Amino acid sequence: MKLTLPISLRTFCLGTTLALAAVLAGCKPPSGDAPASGDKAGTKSLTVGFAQVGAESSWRTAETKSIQDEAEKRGVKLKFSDAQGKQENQIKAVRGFIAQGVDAIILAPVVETGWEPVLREAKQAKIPVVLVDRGVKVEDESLFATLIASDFVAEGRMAAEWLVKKTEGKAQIIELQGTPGAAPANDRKRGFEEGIKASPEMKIIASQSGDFTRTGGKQVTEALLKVHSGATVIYAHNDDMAIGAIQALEEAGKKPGSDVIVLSIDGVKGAFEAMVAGKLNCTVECSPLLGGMAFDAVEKAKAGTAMEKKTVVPDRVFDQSTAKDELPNRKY
Ligand code: GYE
Repeated sequence: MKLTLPISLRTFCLGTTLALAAVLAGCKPPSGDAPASGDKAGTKSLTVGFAQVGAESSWRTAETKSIQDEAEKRGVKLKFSDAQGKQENQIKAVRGFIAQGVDAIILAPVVETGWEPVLREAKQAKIPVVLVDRGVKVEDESLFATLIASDFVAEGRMAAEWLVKKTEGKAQIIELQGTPGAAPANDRKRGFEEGIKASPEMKIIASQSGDFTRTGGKQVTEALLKVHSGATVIYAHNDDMAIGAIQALEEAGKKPGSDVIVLSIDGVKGAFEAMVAGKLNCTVECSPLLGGMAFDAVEKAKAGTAMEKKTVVPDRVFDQSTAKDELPNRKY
């Protein structure tokens, strides 16, 4: 059966087809000065490479999420690389980003030294590098656009000041260091040592790396407690190691939080829960929510807008007296 459409409907269909064709034609960029695909309103959206350390701690996964979420929010194409804690992998990732011609690179450097060659390559390729959360030691500061991080020396000092008050200047301390050579490990050690210097009866009786991980913190504590059973304090460079240490203390028949004071840095949710449970005594906050600031810096670097060489993210100290009220506010 032949289907005949009434005139009015035929006109409507034709009109719709034409309108659709017009819309589609409008979507196609005119030849000649056509902007690249994926453009928004003719502005090329940015492609950014993010060279991350790994996923060693809850802090780290919160930082990754912050950067990924922010990229999505801004319509930035993010290329993500997890270096599994190895600088050589990170260097390879940065080289890969340069070869792909990304618009900018966000780098959370695992250690402080050894970055000159690859940063020089990025500079030669005119690709700005924004450092997040950890700094680098380079002679030529023009090798990176800016650094967005906490003041780790101040964090170590704040932890020490809290401890001096809590112990009235008497303590036998086991220190759990972060990854060897990492800025937060170096600086949190230095700041803490500065903070206890004026108290002769506060002593670091053992200091070893737990690599910023929960298992590392647990294993090192287990081993050190066997030799230093008289330890009265565990100072961990991050919350994950402190949580590992808490498990080791409990397995050794000690009560973390009372028999042995435990304090750390980061301020992750797990640390607040451990404080509410009375097992962790204090944590110094260090915000991993750096996505917004990182992409603001990327945009400024691309626009050639001047910016500070370093933006310091402010931190606060929390202990068991404030943990319960603060817990519902924690975002990471
Ligand atoms: O404290 C720790 C992480 O670089 C500030 O790295 C960061 C540190 C953080 O693995 O938990």
